[in-house]
Amino acid sequence: MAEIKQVLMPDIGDSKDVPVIEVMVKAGDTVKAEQSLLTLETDKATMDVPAPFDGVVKNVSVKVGDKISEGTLILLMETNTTVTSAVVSPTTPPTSVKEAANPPAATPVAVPVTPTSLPNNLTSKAHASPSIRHFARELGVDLTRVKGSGEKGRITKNDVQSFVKTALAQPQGGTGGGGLHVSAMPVVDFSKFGAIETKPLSRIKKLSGANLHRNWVSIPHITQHDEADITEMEAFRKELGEEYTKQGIKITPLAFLLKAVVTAMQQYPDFNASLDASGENLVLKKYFHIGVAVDTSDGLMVPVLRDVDQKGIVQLAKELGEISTKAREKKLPATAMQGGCFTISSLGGIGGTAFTPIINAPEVAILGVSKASIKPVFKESEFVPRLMLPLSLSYDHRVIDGAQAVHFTSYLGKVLSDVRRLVL
Ligand code: CAO
Repeated sequence: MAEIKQVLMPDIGDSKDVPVIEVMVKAGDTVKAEQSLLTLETDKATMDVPAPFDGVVKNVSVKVGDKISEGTLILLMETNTTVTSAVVSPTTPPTSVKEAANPPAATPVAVPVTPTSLPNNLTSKAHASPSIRHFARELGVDLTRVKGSGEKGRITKNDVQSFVKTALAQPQGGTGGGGLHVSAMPVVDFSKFGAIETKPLSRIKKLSGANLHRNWVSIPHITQHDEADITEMEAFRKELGEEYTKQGIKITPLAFLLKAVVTAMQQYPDFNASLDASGENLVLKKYFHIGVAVDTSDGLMVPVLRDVDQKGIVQLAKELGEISTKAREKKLPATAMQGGCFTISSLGGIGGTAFTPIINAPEVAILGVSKASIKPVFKESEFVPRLMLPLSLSYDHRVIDGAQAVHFTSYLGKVLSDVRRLVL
């Protein structure tokens, strides 16, 4: 026969007015004996209050934030007397936190609580109640990797569920970045050390930041550094400059680099490729669209110049001027940043001697260019001053070997040092 029973707060030692920090059940829930009903938190421990028997919750009398003591009515449960008689131990009548919904025939029942220690420093084990630990164990979640959103950083059921959802949403498979186990970044209150100001990241930085992070952690990068002798190229560029400045076209070293990179990609086609979704095949492209990193006030954008193989230096310089202006004026459509095969990131107009650019996936390589400078180069038994251009080629080591990378930069150097080769 069904009977309504009261579930009361049992004796928890000296503790009185213990805050409820989580309520795991609601009216209508079917619960099993030992299933956690509430979590409480004293100064020393968090503890779960388990159900004393199987039944259906009729009414929950406590809520998060309530302070309860021994004898407080927790909830009413409808139970089958034949099942519960063995586990029920009646105690004193309830002292309800909030007036319970009329329980005339209810039999009071006190339940044992299961405590767990609170962490006493930041590095100790995760701060979670036994039921949450049990829940996490069932899902195979390592609680030390879950950030608690509850009071004092306590981990809630929601936190565990969100953690699992995020983990499942990570891309899997050959080109994905799933399965990385890294510890969380420390959360630091910088204001403890001095004055601070918080500035939100721009939309572009947020978007590109997520992609950069994924590419950085999921692609095995190597960066090959090299130098190209551009002494003659610069002399030629300056000659052209005098002619074309009148037409409003600025010819920078980048126009030559675009053309030279394409020549090297034609020589070494693996640089014009992407891994397919399985990670087992290389998709070789027969077109040559090159992305150029443009520094804008809102962050980095990478517009793509199409069919670079079919265009001359002057045309490329003109298009470069147009796309970088449009990028800085935020007038580029999303399509202008799609379809790239390879990226050039030039910091040469600013400075530096070398850097390690991050590959713009699904491309497999990116060329970083730093500032050219005059260096003494030993030629035909004497040192001669030559204009040397630093090159930094980052490549995906799953696709490109080190030797191939050096062949690529050497070839690039050869073409840049004698730009007549660009027309071969
Ligand atoms: N060595 C020496 N001088 C160089 C050079 C190099 N490698 N590259 C360019 N220069 C010179 C140019 O000739 C030009 O000189 P003058 O004004 O005397 O003619 C000057 O530097 C400025 O060039 P520029 O930057 O206007 O033009 P660009 O074609 O070299 O570059 C663009 C265009 C859009 C790529 C560039 O403006 C830019 O945004 N670069 C930053 C890219 C970036 O942030 N990459 C980092 C990605 S990782 O965070």
